[in-house]
Amino acid sequence: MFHLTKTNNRGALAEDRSASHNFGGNNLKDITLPELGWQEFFADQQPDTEFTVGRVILQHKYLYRVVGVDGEFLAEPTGKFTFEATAKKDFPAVGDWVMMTTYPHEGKAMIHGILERKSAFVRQAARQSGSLKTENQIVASNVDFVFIVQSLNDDFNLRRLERYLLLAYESKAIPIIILTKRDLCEDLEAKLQAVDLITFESIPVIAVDNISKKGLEDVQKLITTGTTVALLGSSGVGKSTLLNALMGTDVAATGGIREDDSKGRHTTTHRELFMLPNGGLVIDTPGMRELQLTGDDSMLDSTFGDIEVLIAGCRFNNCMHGNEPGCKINEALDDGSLDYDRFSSYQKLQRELAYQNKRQRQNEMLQEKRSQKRRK
Ligand SMILES: Nc1nc2c(ncn2[C@@H]2O[C@H](COP(=O)(O)OP(=O)(O)O)[C@@H](O)[C@H]2O)c(=O)[nH]1
Ligand SMILES: [Mg+2]
Ligand SMILES: [Zn+2]
Repeated sequence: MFHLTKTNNRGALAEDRSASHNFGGNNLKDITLPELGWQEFFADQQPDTEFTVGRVILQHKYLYRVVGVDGEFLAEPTGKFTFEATAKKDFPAVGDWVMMTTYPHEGKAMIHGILERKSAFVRQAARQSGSLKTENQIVASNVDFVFIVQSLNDDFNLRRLERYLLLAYESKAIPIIILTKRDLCEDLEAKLQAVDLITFESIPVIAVDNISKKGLEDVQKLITTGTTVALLGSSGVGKSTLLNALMGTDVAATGGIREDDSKGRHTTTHRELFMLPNGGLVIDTPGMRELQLTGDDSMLDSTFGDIEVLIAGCRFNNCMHGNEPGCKINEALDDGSLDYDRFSSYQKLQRELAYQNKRQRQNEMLQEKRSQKRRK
């Protein structure tokens, strides 16, 4: 049986040494697949039993840290795998379940394949010089909940929140809104109401103060054993501080520490999956600007405010922007002042929110029915 000790890590990347400690201080020998986030969705794919399955917890350029029931491995894709991969997204990403052959004595493994992803955050990678192609890359996968983190002071912005919600829906993870720095906010109630207005109250919202840890318990409750959460939000909103608070120890660099980046932005530079002391898995990510999430930059840089203004100008209150006369959306699409893709994005977000709203109502109905039965 493979035991995780310092000697096992020797020969691994030096800067990476801390990774093993970060995994919730868990004795990896006793870890189970469900604790790592294994779900029916993955079991249903019936991975070849000649392989060991494991979860990618850290990604370097070529090497990966993977944890399975036999402990932690420094893993590398096989030559065949690399040869057959045609795009960046074919390579493993943090959160992926992979099939490996393991060499327990060396703490090493070879990756043969990736199980189908349940959810994925896609980043449009920088365009290679001399190439017209931009390539999508997976930043985090198999995430159950995405915590959209926004601060209650400077960063609070409803339009930005809408764009993050869209990202969440595109990823297939379930969004939850975390508002940080409530200690620096004097109109909490008004802000909470404003958020509920744009989400139709269909998305849970938690306000926290990461410093005094007020509200942290509510966050913790959501990250049950085996649940994977990704933290998403602009730089400086307190994602890493939140992670540290949840971990009960400083695993991530925070605030003002300029790790790299010539432009002077302080960032979380790599992605890593952490296991919380009470179970539950969290992936910290760099800010959205750094990530350039989604394939469409024009959407990220603008807001939907102009679309809402146009809609308000449509002749009919219930305009569906089809063939109705006096439709400002159609006029703008026709004269090119409104980009069709952006309008599609806007519609998609509205549909998603409406769907969530309906689902929430159904849940509430169900709960009501149950409690009525109980009262009888
Ligand atoms: N007052 C206050 N400051 C916070 C809170 N959360 C984070 N900060 C500070 O905000 C700064 C940026 O936090 P950081 O976690 O690095 O943000 P990240 O870029 O989203 O990871 C740091 O100086 C933190 O101490 C909070 O709830 N209240
Ligand atoms: Mg950070
Ligand atoms: Zn219209």
